[in-house]
Amino acid sequence: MDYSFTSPDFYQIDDLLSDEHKLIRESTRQWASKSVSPIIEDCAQKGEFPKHLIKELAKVGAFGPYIPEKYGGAGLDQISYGLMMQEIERVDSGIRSTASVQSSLVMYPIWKFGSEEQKLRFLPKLATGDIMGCFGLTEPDHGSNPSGMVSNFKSDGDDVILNGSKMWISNSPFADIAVVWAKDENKRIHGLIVERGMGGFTTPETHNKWSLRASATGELIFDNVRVPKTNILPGKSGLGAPLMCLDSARYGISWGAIGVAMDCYNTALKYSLERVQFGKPIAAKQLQQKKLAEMLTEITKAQLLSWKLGKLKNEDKATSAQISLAKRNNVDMAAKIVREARQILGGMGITGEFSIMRHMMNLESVITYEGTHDIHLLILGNEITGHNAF
Ligand code: TGC
Ligand code: FAD
Repeated sequence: MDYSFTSPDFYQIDDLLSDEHKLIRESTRQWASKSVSPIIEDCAQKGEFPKHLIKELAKVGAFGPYIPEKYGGAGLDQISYGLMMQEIERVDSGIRSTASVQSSLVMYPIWKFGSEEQKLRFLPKLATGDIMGCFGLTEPDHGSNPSGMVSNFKSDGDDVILNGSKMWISNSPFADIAVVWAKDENKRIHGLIVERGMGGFTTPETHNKWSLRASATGELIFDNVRVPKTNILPGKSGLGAPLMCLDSARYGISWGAIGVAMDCYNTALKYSLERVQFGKPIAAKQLQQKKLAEMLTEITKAQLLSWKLGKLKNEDKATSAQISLAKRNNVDMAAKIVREARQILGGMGITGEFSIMRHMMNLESVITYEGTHDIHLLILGNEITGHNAF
């Protein structure tokens, strides 16, 4: 089977990519098409995360692509990371979630804020998938407003005692470690590495999701968990630390959403050319052409947006508000395209024969996690006006 890249590239955006970028995109695409596409619908229908993909994700370099090689990463640039997220999410947002949580929410904070000992202890094993991590920021009563978190720890000799809970945590049911954000006795937020097996630490799974069904989601419960002080990330405290991690993951999601949109566009275009009604392919009808033309327009705009954002990130110049704009725009763009594509396929669009309905349900999470659509609008509003409307 030929898995080569067939996506829309209406503005020759490939000219902006290096040979290395194209190679990385191609190898990720081939892997996702060969190893994920054939099984993903079944996993989603059953509500199961395909754990055997962990080692394969590591092999294609999807865990910490931009983390330095010294710590087990691939030392790639931000556009390479984005293209990988695009190609994985083209197949399923849940599998992209697994990769982006491991890279941007677990490896990134350990790399940026960890001690050298923590980096050497955890990063190489996270890169190879020998251990998996999760990221605990959201709490039952504090989602969009994480600064109100109540999870807390108190000093006790060489350890701290951690109490509280987190919910909606991707990968928590099987994670070996959790990067957890909690307040110290002075109400200052810190990141702690909590390890499976520490007494009082449990990770119950959240069942019956209609979205991201092939990704495992759960809680993190801390009941007087004794965590060594050596597991606290020393490099940065305050809400800015987890928000920096979110910036990295949100950037990756801006690319991932393009992958979903491309897959839906390709499926809808092919179907409309083959499906004959009233004696002609439906692609010959103006209303269907309008949908396809608008899809291509929006995908092209999103591609340019994420590419330029990647350039800015490579130069360490991307601002949080720029990242919010791209995450918000591209996920919304993909959500609109997926709905139009579903309509082009008529009744067939609701079946598991095609990826469209699964993508549609997945995007209901993607538009909410990593900052909701409205929160990103408020971040932009704040940037433009200087007035915080949260
Ligand atoms: P605010 O007062 O604005 O800021 C607090 C401190 O943080 C600094 N800061 C940032 N630093 C780095 N990067 C950023 N993006 C930053 N944004 C703000 C800020 O300068 C300040 O520093 P300092 O030194 O003055 O203390 O904070 P706020 O409480 O008003 O909240 C701001 C708001 C609403 C934007 C923020 O809370 C937010 O983004 N809320 C959304 C929460 C969210 O996105 N949660 C995501 C959870 S993780 C997840 O969903 C993973 S899903 C992954 C997957 O499966 O793929
Ligand atoms: P709320 O904050 O209660 O928001 C509800 C509604 O109110 C939203 O529409 C929101 O936009 C709106 N709203 C909130 N505040 C304002 C305001 N000031 N003005 C106007 N409107 C407002 N979190 C993690 O920490 N780690 C993870 O790995 C993780 N994975 C996730 C996986 C899935 C499948 C899902 C669904 C969520 C995950 N999350 C994770 C949590 C996610 O980040 C939160 O769901 C998200 O931040 C929103 O929080 P909330 O669900 O509590 O909604």
